Amino acid sequence: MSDRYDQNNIFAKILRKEIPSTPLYEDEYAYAFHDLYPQAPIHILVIPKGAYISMNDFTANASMEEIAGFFKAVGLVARNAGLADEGWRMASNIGENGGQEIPHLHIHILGGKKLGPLLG
Ligand code: D5M
Repeated sequence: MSDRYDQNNIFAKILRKEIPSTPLYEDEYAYAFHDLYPQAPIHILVIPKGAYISMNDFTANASMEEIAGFFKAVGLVARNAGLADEGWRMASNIGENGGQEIPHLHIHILGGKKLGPLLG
């Protein structure tokens, strides 16, 4: 995967409202929406507003304010989805070996059932 951000990736288009998504939460740092192909009863994606490819790019280049704001939003979205008490999983695929398909950083929030082992 190139280390140059692709302004035409699907999540960039979702942020620009060029393609539709189901909005669940938005602030200056983050946008959350339903995953189109849910892998669990609750499957939400949270993406930073900034143009970051993955955790590599984000942790190297985002400001502390952006990083803190983004992860505060991830936790808030999970709580708002009612997952805090029953438990949930967050995951982020990074690059080719990590199985990342869309080159804009995204955190998967998964829950609503007892999830299987992370490494099956
Ligand atoms: O995960 C990419 C995720 O993005 C995957 O779970 C499907 C989801 N997806 C793909 N297109 C859309 C649209 N248009 N809306 C919502 N969700 C979408 P990865 O970690 O890159 O493999």
